[in-house]
Amino acid sequence: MRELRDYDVQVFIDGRFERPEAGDGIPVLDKSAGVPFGTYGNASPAQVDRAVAAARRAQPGWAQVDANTRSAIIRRFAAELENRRDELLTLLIRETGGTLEKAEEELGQSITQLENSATQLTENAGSILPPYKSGKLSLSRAVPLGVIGLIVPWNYPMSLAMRALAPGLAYGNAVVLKPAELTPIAGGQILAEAALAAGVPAGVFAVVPGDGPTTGRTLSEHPDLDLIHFTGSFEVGHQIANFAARSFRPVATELGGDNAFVVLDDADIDQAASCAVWSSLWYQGQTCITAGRHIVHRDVAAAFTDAVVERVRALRVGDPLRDDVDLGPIISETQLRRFADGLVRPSIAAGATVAVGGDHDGLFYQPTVLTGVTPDMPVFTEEIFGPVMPITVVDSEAEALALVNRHRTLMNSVFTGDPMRGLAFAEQVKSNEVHVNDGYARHGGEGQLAGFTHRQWIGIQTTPVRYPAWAE
Ligand code: TXE
Repeated sequence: MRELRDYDVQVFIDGRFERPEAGDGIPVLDKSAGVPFGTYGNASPAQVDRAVAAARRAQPGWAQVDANTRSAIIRRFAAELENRRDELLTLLIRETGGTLEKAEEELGQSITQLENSATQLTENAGSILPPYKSGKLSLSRAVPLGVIGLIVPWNYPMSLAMRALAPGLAYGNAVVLKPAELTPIAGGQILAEAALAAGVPAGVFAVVPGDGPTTGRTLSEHPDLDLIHFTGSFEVGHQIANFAARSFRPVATELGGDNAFVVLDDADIDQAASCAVWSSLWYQGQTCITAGRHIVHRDVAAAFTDAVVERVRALRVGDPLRDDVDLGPIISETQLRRFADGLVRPSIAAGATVAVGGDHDGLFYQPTVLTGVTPDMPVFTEEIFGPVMPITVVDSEAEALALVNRHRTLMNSVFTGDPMRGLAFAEQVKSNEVHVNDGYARHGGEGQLAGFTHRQWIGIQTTPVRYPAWAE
């Protein structure tokens, strides 16, 4: 991998880079070394406004570009990222504190999302509807929404942006992106550079780096957006959804979840323990689908805990640019304090026991297993977003299910020796995603059409109609 250059994150509006107007020169830290390797600034409200105005002007022309040309531009966008692979992997490791494996996953997903979207946009984007009326041809077609505001967090800065950016652009929308303050290089500057080099027309894509309360809020409340797409905390998502509801604007939010990992009394304990460690500690537990609450049947609780502790004890924490490291640093002091002081410490005070871990050296937090966790403790009631595995013992499957459903979850696991039992359990979990004998799922780049277009019904009367006499 290459040595990293210093990056200068700028505001990207109407196809040109410009200086941020609301404060510049804010350091972007290498999360392991704690030293700056770039700077960014805050786009001012006036710059956000100009970015949206330029997007509004450019969008109709972009939507008119023929499908093959648009597809070729999106493919070149992917190639621009691919051409910078070595540099971008180092950048992702430095900027997010994830391992090489995590950086490869993120870059790979970003490229795949672009390629899939480039393919899908040349495929059928409509359908013929049933003949609702004789002599009339009815069809539906996908129409771009218009201008999309996109606000992204720091954990997967590039691929979470791409999840909306790739299909959004592919289907003829314009996108104004605000990356997270902690990751404005991979999540903003690089994407602007790649889009420009790929030939995305001026105005169709803008990047407005900056903080949440000013730049983010200005974008999310901008009156001229057709959709606001947000991934991040529940609190901010709630504010954005509230504002969108008051102004009748469509909103797409992906927030956190207090996910559950259930081990029933007939589970294969080795499998369950390996999966639990992976699902809980991948990227230091900082993903929205990380396994949080481990709900384990009493008959297997000791064996499961021993198997997990043994695995966790062997993990190596350090700078992920080194080969002998499994877990990198926590993204920031604020995040570390939030779970270490706000959730772990009060849970220990309330009676939880540290089976392994619990210490940290700067941002390097030792992966931690807590036992004796009861459902009223903060590590159970809140999303942890850190490398902590709380274990709660239950006496029955029904008790496990009730505890799973007590919280809002995004992704859950259930381990059992009987897949049909797992299926029956999964069917009763109130969540979009449940895995039987598997965990943390890596989604490929799907680049969905849904969400970035709306369906338009067109009816073509093919035979003359007799209207009521009073109308003729
Ligand atoms: O998120 P924020 P944070 C969860 C996780 C984590 C917590 C806090 O629980 O511990 O959120 O993380 C922008 N108007 N997730 O503080 O603040 C902000 O600049 C408009 C889950 O980093 O929500 C950034 O670009 N925008 C999540 C983005 O919102 C605002 C991944 C997310 O920041 C804003 C990350 C405002 N008022 C955290 N305030 C997941 N689902 O993967 C902030 N922002």
